[in-house]
Amino acid sequence: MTTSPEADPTVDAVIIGAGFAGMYALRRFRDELGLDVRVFERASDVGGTWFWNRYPGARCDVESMYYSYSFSEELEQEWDWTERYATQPEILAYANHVADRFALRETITFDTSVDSAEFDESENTWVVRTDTGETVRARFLISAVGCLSSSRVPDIAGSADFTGELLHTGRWPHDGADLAGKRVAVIGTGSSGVQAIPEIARTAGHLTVFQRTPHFVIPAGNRPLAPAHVANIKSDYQTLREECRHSYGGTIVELPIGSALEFDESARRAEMDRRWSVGGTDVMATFTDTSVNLDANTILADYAREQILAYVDEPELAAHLTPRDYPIGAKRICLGTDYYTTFNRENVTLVDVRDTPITRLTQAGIVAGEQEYEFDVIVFATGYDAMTGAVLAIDIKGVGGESLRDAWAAGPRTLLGLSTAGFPNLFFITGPGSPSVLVNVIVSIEQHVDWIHDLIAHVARNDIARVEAQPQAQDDWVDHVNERSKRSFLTKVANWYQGANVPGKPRVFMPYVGGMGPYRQSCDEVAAAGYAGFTLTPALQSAPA
Ligand code: N01
Repeated sequence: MTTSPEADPTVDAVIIGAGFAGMYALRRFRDELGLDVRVFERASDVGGTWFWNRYPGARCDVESMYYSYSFSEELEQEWDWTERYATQPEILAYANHVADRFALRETITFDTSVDSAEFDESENTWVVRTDTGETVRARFLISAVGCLSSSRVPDIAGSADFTGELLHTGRWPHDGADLAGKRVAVIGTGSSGVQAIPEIARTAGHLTVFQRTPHFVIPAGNRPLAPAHVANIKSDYQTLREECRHSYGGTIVELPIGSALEFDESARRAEMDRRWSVGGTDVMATFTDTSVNLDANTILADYAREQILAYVDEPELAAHLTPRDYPIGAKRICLGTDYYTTFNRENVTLVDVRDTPITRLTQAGIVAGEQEYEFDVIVFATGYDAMTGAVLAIDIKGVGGESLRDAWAAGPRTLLGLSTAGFPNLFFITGPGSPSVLVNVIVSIEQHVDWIHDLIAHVARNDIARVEAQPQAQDDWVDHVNERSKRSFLTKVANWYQGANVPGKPRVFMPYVGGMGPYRQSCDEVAAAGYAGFTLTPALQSAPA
């Protein structure tokens, strides 16, 4: 293995990952800043999470007209989305189109994972090593590894004993899975499970759903996009994109009618009925105070619970499917199509494992409580080691050889989610401490890449060799992130935002709840103040004696 600066090829930037973040970073850094860039991607093609998540029913729950890049007017005008919420194949086709259109693939090394990255202080470069044995030095290291890319199968005893097929929604086989007529189990009822369950029920011989916590599922209201609607948006795309950039969630939502507490029951119900029938996340935006006031929250939660009772034929089954012990929105809201009514099918069974957890897998299937259930296929829809799993899978060592795993042992600490003290010239796209998973992630990605792009341009103009977050500024940002999250219901229940789904993971609320627009303003202020909170060391000063 080579380690000397003379022997290793040196580039301006290494980007890890060729999902939507890595692709856009490549486009801006290579084509606009003229940097010499290498991109390493473990998959065999572009798309990131959309490359892997090929499970039946996979689609995005941000409206497709806004879940797309805004950086190129030509791109947004030429691409036609066909449905309100795009399917995984359509999103992947879009990613491929972007890769072709901007000739991205020629700079991406596929089927290659970054194993380690070590900061060489004497050269102010990152020494990046891959699983194919390559070593590359880079001035800047950009983590574009994604927030929901490290899929997680829970440690269940006996998993190796099962003789049938084990699948995870986030690692679905590329040539599909043959579920026709088979006895299939799905473990997990989060966003992935909610989308997969109705589709699997249509083909499986029998589907058994293992549910630990019921989620609130709002009807997606998916539909083909009317050409007139698309034309309308495209005629004013720039204004709408700008609105997204400065909004709370990075997308266009119908405005709330006001506080849930200021309307009488019939006015509230009329509005909830209307929004429920249209479907989509606008339901969550019906009132201004659903996410901050428990009484207001209960009004919407009760309404959603009533709907479940109406969808499900058997009241006892409906009771099991109904969330009762946390506020609506405290676990990520799911958008579903035919979710609850799927449980009325004769070939679908719900097993509520809240009080009788899954204890082991056997040769034949799953044991929960006293009972063994037999299957041909078990589908884990059990989620991800979110936000930190993929980046901490890489052995990253910063100043003084400190490992990122140690630095974040008590939870991730960043300045603006972009950078962490002690790891110069390393930037995270949609890192912990930024809005990331709480907003339209493409808007988040573009904002981060644009900000890093401007910083690199500034660095080049001023002959700066090293950029790093100051510990005090980082502490202040972490305090601010924590302070904001305290007020949110998202911290009141076990969820993956706090790492609660991974045994041993520190319970720290990771994303920033302050919203896309205000967050963007914070980043802009830091840049306008000459990158306040970052230490920028000129090349001469940092040169070895
Ligand atoms: O994962 P999850 P996901 N025994 O962690 C259950 C995004 N996404 O892949 O709630 C039994 O939400 C677990 O139960 P509990 C989106 O941001 C977006 O569904 O911990 N059950 C839960 O039900 C989303 O939030 C889209 O009690 C076990 C489920 O597995 C994020 O990805 C689509 C268990 C995991 O749910 C993750 O969603 C898909 C066990 N031992 C994903 N272990 C769209 O855009 C775990 N569970 C639409």
